[in-house]
Amino acid sequence: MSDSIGKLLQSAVSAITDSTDLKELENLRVAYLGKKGQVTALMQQMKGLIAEERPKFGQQVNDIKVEIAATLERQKTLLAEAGLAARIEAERIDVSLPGVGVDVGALHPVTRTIERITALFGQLGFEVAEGPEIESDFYNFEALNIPAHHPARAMHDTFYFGDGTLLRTHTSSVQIRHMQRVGAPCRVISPGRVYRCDSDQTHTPMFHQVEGLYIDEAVSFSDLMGHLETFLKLFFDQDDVRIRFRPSYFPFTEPSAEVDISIGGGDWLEVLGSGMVHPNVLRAVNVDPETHRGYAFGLGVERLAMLRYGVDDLRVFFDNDVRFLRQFG
Ligand code: 2NM
Repeated sequence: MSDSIGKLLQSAVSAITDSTDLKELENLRVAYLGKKGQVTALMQQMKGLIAEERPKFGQQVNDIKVEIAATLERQKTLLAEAGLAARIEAERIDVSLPGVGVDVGALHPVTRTIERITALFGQLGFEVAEGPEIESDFYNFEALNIPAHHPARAMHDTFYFGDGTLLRTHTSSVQIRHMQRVGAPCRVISPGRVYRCDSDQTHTPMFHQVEGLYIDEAVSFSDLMGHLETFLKLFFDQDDVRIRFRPSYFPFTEPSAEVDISIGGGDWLEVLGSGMVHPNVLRAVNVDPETHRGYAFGLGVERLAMLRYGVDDLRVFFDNDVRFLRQFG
């Protein structure tokens, strides 16, 4: 083989085997075997040779052309395999890794309790009303027959803003607004936040209440007793619930009674306050106490939630420790 042919083969083979990607390889194919490539150019040198030398020269050029083509083909296969191997390596997933979980949210036990209470009273025909948490003296006290020097109005019970407004201490204020708006008859419950200046194991400065009100021409104390008994049995989801009405006093009801329950023969526990709406309250909202009467009640949501879920410290409802909250999925 002539020197120049041998050198060309050598340089071609080493360039091809050094190439690292398919594009570079294609450029090399064009550079050696293309129409204007180096091997093609050698072929054209044949014309200048004497007749006896042509066959040998032609044979040698053809041999290296075949060899270069074969080298290109091998390198192409090699690069394709390396590319695939690299891709597999890059895309490898470790199927033994733990999965990425999604935390599922849940309603707060206080929210769940409010929803349970409103659903049960909904079945008894009660609608839901809401109102402002910042109230006036009129809606929180005056209209509820709570006189000017009543202890409930004292600074140590009520949060005052100093401009005549205050944080409502009960949601009865919502019922006053409701009676003013729709008049009688009405059947309404008002769930919501209330505020009292009080804090210990059984009191937080903010808690939730549901108050109920039923006004019509002939609502009686026995309606109150029957409805509350039905509600409490459904709420605690068992028949073994005993209910006791104990005489009490509230400025906005007369007569008034506190309601105790005993579940499964357990101790008596106070769960709510109730009574027949005081005539002064009806007058304050322009309902005639001669033609209409009504019952009302108020209950603490956290207190009912504690009894239903067996929680003994009210404050855990407001710590928002997820380990506690998770138990109410
Ligand atoms: C209670 C106990 C007794 C009550 C009264 C009223 C209203 F607005 F009709 F006068 N709403 N809720 C009431 C009655 C609340 O809570 C212990």
